[in-house]
Amino acid sequence: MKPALRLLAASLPLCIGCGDFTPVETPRVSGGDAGAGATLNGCTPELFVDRSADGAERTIGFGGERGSGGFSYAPKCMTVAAGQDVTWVGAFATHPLTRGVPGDVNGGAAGNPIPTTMSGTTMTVNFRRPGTYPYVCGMHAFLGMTGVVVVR
Ligand SMILES: [Cu+2]
Repeated sequence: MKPALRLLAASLPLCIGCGDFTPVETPRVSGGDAGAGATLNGCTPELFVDRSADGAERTIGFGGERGSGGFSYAPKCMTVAAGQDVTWVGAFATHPLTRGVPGDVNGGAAGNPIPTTMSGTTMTVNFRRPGTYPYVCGMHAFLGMTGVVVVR
Protein backbone atom coordinates (compact mmCIF):
# COMPACT_ATOMS: atom_id res chain seq x y z
CA MET A 1 0.00 0.00 0.00
CA LYS A 2 1.33 3.43 -0.89
CA PRO A 3 1.89 5.77 2.05
CA ALA A 4 -0.85 8.10 0.80
CA LEU A 5 -3.37 5.27 0.67
CA ARG A 6 -2.39 4.01 4.07
CA LEU A 7 -2.97 7.48 5.47
CA LEU A 8 -6.39 7.62 3.82
CA ALA A 9 -7.34 4.21 5.15
CA ALA A 10 -6.17 5.10 8.63
CA SER A 11 -8.16 8.31 8.65
CA LEU A 12 -11.45 6.80 7.50
CA PRO A 13 -12.60 5.48 10.87
CA LEU A 14 -11.86 8.85 12.44
CA CYS A 15 -14.17 10.58 9.99
CA ILE A 16 -17.24 8.45 10.65
CA GLY A 17 -18.10 10.49 13.69
CA CYS A 18 -16.89 13.83 12.44
CA GLY A 19 -20.13 14.95 10.78
CA ASP A 20 -23.69 14.96 12.01
CA PHE A 21 -24.04 11.29 11.20
CA THR A 22 -25.09 9.29 14.24
CA PRO A 23 -25.18 5.55 13.78
CA VAL A 24 -28.44 4.06 14.99
CA GLU A 25 -28.16 0.60 16.34
CA THR A 26 -31.34 -1.38 15.84
CA PRO A 27 -31.53 -4.46 17.99
CA ARG A 28 -32.47 -7.37 15.82
CA VAL A 29 -34.59 -9.98 17.52
CA SER A 30 -34.11 -13.30 15.92
CA GLY A 31 -36.10 -16.37 16.72
CA GLY A 32 -35.32 -19.96 17.29
CA ASP A 33 -32.78 -19.41 20.03
CA ALA A 34 -34.76 -18.25 23.05
CA GLY A 35 -33.99 -21.50 24.77
CA ALA A 36 -30.27 -21.00 24.27
CA GLY A 37 -29.92 -17.87 26.38
CA ALA A 38 -31.30 -15.16 24.13
CA THR A 39 -34.22 -12.94 24.97
CA LEU A 40 -37.20 -13.10 22.67
CA ASN A 41 -40.33 -11.04 23.34
CA GLY A 42 -39.11 -10.52 26.88
CA CYS A 43 -38.72 -14.25 27.51
CA THR A 44 -35.45 -15.36 29.02
CA PRO A 45 -34.85 -19.07 29.66
CA GLU A 46 -35.65 -18.80 33.38
CA LEU A 47 -39.08 -17.26 32.65
CA PHE A 48 -40.39 -20.31 30.80
CA VAL A 49 -42.90 -22.48 32.59
CA ASP A 50 -43.02 -26.08 31.47
CA ARG A 51 -46.58 -27.12 30.70
CA SER A 52 -45.67 -30.16 28.63
CA ALA A 53 -46.79 -32.71 31.24
CA ASP A 54 -49.94 -34.67 30.58
CA GLY A 55 -52.82 -32.82 32.18
CA ALA A 56 -50.94 -29.54 32.59
CA GLU A 57 -53.01 -26.44 31.94
CA ARG A 58 -51.89 -24.94 28.66
CA THR A 59 -53.86 -21.72 28.89
CA ILE A 60 -52.53 -18.21 28.42
CA GLY A 61 -54.68 -15.51 30.01
CA PHE A 62 -54.51 -11.87 28.98
CA GLY A 63 -56.35 -8.61 29.50
CA GLY A 64 -57.01 -9.41 33.14
CA GLU A 65 -57.89 -13.08 32.59
CA ARG A 66 -56.28 -16.02 34.38
CA GLY A 67 -53.96 -14.04 36.57
CA SER A 68 -52.67 -11.75 33.87
CA GLY A 69 -52.37 -8.03 34.32
CA GLY A 70 -54.25 -5.74 31.99
CA PHE A 71 -51.47 -5.62 29.46
CA SER A 72 -49.70 -8.93 29.89
CA TYR A 73 -49.93 -12.63 29.18
CA ALA A 74 -49.91 -15.27 31.91
CA PRO A 75 -47.85 -17.26 31.59
CA LYS A 76 -45.86 -15.10 29.23
CA CYS A 77 -43.33 -17.79 28.32
CA MET A 78 -44.54 -21.38 28.06
CA THR A 79 -42.94 -24.65 27.03
CA VAL A 80 -45.09 -27.43 25.60
CA ALA A 81 -44.49 -30.65 23.70
CA ALA A 82 -45.08 -31.15 20.01
CA GLY A 83 -48.67 -32.04 19.30
CA GLN A 84 -50.13 -30.20 22.29
CA ASP A 85 -52.76 -27.45 22.22
CA VAL A 86 -52.40 -24.00 23.79
CA THR A 87 -55.48 -21.85 24.44
CA TRP A 88 -55.47 -18.07 24.75
CA VAL A 89 -58.23 -16.64 26.92
CA GLY A 90 -59.18 -12.96 26.89
CA ALA A 91 -60.81 -10.31 24.73
CA PHE A 92 -59.13 -10.35 21.34
CA ALA A 93 -61.07 -7.28 20.18
CA THR A 94 -59.11 -5.13 22.63
CA HIS A 95 -55.97 -7.28 22.58
CA PRO A 96 -55.57 -8.60 19.02
CA LEU A 97 -53.17 -11.53 18.85
CA THR A 98 -50.50 -11.71 16.17
CA ARG A 99 -47.62 -14.08 15.67
CA GLY A 100 -44.07 -12.79 15.63
CA VAL A 101 -42.21 -10.02 17.43
CA PRO A 102 -43.08 -6.32 17.62
CA GLY A 103 -43.02 -4.99 14.08
CA ASP A 104 -42.24 -8.33 12.44
CA VAL A 105 -44.83 -11.07 12.06
CA ASN A 106 -42.10 -13.32 10.69
CA GLY A 107 -39.93 -13.17 13.81
CA GLY A 108 -39.28 -16.51 15.43
CA ALA A 109 -39.31 -19.96 13.90
CA ALA A 110 -40.75 -20.42 10.45
CA GLY A 111 -44.20 -21.92 10.34
CA ASN A 112 -45.51 -20.16 13.45
CA PRO A 113 -49.07 -21.53 13.62
CA ILE A 114 -50.48 -18.72 15.79
CA PRO A 115 -53.17 -17.03 13.67
CA THR A 116 -54.01 -13.35 13.77
CA THR A 117 -57.05 -13.25 16.04
CA MET A 118 -59.07 -10.07 16.47
CA SER A 119 -62.38 -11.20 17.89
CA GLY A 120 -63.77 -13.68 20.37
CA THR A 121 -62.46 -14.62 23.80
CA THR A 122 -60.82 -18.01 23.37
CA MET A 123 -58.56 -19.40 20.68
CA THR A 124 -56.74 -22.72 20.62
CA VAL A 125 -53.65 -23.52 18.57
CA ASN A 126 -52.25 -26.99 18.01
CA PHE A 127 -48.45 -26.87 17.90
CA ARG A 128 -47.38 -29.75 15.74
CA ARG A 129 -43.72 -28.96 15.26
CA PRO A 130 -40.88 -28.11 17.64
CA GLY A 131 -39.84 -24.49 17.44
CA THR A 132 -39.85 -21.12 19.12
CA TYR A 133 -43.10 -19.31 18.41
CA PRO A 134 -43.35 -15.69 19.58
CA TYR A 135 -46.56 -13.71 19.67
CA VAL A 136 -47.61 -10.15 20.47
CA CYS A 137 -50.66 -8.08 21.24
CA GLY A 138 -51.10 -5.89 18.20
CA MET A 139 -52.23 -2.98 20.37
CA HIS A 140 -49.89 -3.19 23.35
CA ALA A 141 -46.69 -4.89 22.26
CA PHE A 142 -44.92 -1.62 23.00
CA LEU A 143 -45.97 -2.05 26.65
CA GLY A 144 -44.36 -5.46 26.75
CA MET A 145 -47.53 -7.39 25.98
CA THR A 146 -45.63 -10.12 24.20
CA GLY A 147 -44.88 -13.77 24.78
CA VAL A 148 -43.39 -16.98 23.46
CA VAL A 149 -44.49 -20.59 23.16
CA VAL A 150 -41.56 -22.99 22.85
CA VAL A 151 -42.49 -26.38 21.47
CA ARG A 152 -40.10 -29.21 22.24
CU1 LIG B 1 -53.15 -5.82 24.47
